[in-house]
Amino acid sequence: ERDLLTVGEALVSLRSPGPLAAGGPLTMHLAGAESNVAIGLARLGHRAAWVGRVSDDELGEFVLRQLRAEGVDTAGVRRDPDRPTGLMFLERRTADVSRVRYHRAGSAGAALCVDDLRAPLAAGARLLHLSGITPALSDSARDAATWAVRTAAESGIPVCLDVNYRAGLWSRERARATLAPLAGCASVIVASTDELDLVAEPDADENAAVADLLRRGVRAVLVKLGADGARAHTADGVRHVPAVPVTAVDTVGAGDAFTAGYLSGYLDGLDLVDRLRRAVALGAFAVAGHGDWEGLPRRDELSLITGSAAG
Ligand code: KDG
Repeated sequence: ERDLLTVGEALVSLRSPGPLAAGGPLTMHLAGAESNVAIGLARLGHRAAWVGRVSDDELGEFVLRQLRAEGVDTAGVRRDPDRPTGLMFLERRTADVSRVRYHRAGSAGAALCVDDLRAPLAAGARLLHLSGITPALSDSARDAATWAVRTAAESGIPVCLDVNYRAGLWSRERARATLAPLAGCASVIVASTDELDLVAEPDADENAAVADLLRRGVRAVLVKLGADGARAHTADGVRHVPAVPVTAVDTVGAGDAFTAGYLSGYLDGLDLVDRLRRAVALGAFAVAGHGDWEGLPRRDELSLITGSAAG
């Protein structure tokens, strides 16, 4: 059986080492929150499948080749003959500040629909992962994400929902209207502190949001705190783990790495604190290297920056 099924849009990211307006070389990479999570799990030896739509051209082929090279199962992917792969430009504006610009409206990935997900979900998995990006892409993608979360929950497949709010895609009000009802079907919610009110009442603080989510059946609420580590709230209370101190060179993909680490720990049967330790360890690998996912560890590399704790 597959360990993880994740659903989303994979993008081609074009990275510029300086201001885009000044031109210069761009390098081509695979990006996308869900494909990052799938790669994070596959690198650790889990059987991860990614589903989404890709264009039926060179860029779609690039996305699939990258995923296959990382050992991600792409059997359920549909090639869309009419629509392009979404692009993301990432410019390094200063040493610390990067800026993202999307060219993804009308993309193949955004045309995701319920029919694309029926067979992949029927094939089963130990976990379903989704981010709040997918339902923001289009009406059909929102329906597909909602259908997948509800169907998985009804068939007893635990769902991990990473809020992943993207202000460039939708307003906080629209995000809340879609994500708050969905959150009640999830077993695990991943959020940063400023995203918690998107899955609860408007203006809810952390404790109020967590209380609401646990009451609605969520088993664990994971709050990412960046350089301060992470907190996990469950019915048994709250646990905190510090971050692994590393030199951060690129924070893009850190949240996806965190989620992959937590889910890997879950699949390995680790207890809550050890899952969190693996989550912050993967986050550390992500921020210590360039790229969304390129720096993520294989299992034998986990101890490289963490001692034995996360291994
Ligand atoms: O989490 C990293 C993502 O932001 C990136 O890979 C692109 O999925 C992406 C998005 O929509 O922002």
